[in-house]
Amino acid sequence: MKTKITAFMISLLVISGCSSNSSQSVEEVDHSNMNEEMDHSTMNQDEMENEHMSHDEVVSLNDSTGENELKIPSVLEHDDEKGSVYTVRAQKGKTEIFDGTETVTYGYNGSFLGPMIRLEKGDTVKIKTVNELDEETTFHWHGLEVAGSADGGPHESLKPGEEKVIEFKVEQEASTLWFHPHPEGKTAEQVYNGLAGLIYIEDDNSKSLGLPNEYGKNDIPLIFQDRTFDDKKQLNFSAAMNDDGTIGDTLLINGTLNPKLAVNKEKVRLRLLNGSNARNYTFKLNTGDSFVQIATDGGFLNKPVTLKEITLTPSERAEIVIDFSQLDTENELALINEDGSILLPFEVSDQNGKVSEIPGEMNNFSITEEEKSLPVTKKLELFGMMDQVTINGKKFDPERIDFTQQQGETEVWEIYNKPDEMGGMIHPFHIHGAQFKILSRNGEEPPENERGWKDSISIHPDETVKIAIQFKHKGVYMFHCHILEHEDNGMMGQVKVE
Ligand SMILES: [Cu+2]
Repeated sequence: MKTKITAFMISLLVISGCSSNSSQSVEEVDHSNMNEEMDHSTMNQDEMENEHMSHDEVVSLNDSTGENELKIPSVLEHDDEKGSVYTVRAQKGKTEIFDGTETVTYGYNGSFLGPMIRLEKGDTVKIKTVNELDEETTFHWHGLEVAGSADGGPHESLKPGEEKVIEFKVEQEASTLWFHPHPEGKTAEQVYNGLAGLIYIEDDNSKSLGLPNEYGKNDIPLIFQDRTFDDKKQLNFSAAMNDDGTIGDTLLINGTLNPKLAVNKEKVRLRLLNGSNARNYTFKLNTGDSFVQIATDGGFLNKPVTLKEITLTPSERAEIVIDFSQLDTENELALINEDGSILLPFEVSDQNGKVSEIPGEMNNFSITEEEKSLPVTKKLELFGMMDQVTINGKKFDPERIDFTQQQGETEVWEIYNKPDEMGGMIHPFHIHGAQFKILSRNGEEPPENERGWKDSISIHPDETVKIAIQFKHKGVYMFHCHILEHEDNGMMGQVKVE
């Protein structure tokens, strides 16, 4: 690439401290065991500063050299004729990520990552999940509105050799979801080793909008994951592991090292998934040109939103469209990160592609006056760092139900990211089993490109967000920080929907 933007370092100060809580009239976890779990007064200043030392800077990603064609996940074939029964196997294998070297990896129905599962709204789907690993795992369907028993949280653990069939009806709208393991305390390592796959939901709307929809050609999934490889080119999680989120200098997109994407001269839809354990990305084009966002985590935006950059924290998705129709082979366009590192160079062919227009109206998402006027009925406070992370002063306890909510009833949750005097860090907050609406960020309307269905939301230090959430099904669902090491360290709670 000729164009190279000067890198600047992003500093992320990670801070700890103590919290105090006033009593609230809303449902809130009691803080009686806060002191034994959260009291940092025993940690002296030197210890605190030492812990911060390694987190002041986030290592930059190496530029993609563009020497490898981007891999596109295969589409999962169904087992039956009708096309609604699938099998997903968690497996261990070896993958040639680096030429001539085999890296030990995990994958679904293969050695690394997983296939894409394409579902249709209205389908009744059966998925047989099989654990072929030599450790326990679960199959969690991130963003899918299913009963708690099918959601694959830590309670649905499968031992090695065990299998489980789940059945559900797809009732939510077209969106890009994903699946990954969720075993208690082991999620970060299993995702890091390669367990992640995509789910596309299609519906009448998505098929009638005329958006680019040729999978792998002008409708491209992009799973962004940063990794650290040891000197034998292995993924050594325990060596790379960081309690505040494992970060690597090597970017893999769909498991491809140094990827490039060949495109025709046409509009191309990119389905971005931040599948990293902890890294945030701010995606831009190297030319500074704008692109268009068409979808959030859980569905289309009402109108396309023109952006020059978009930030995705772990587990967030966005669909964007880049217009290559006026470009030619001379153009050196690339997707870059905020600090200028090259994530994905594009290679524009001299072939004209499909002519497509992005419709001005794509969806009918709305927040009703009633939803805006609902009182806050659940308050959550995210706090801490490293292995001291908590929600409402507590760490995850599989035996404890933190909240209850009625099936089909909309409630407003208020979530606060409490910093201490030294700052704080972004926590990407995710709730299982539902898509929610962002009502406000610090009392203000959310930005245009967040006015759509979400299941994960970035919450900045000292920020308060309000969301309206309704669960369509019953069961016990997790809510947690999607920095996977924070989740494993107990930054997670449970809501029981009855
Ligand atoms: Cu966190």
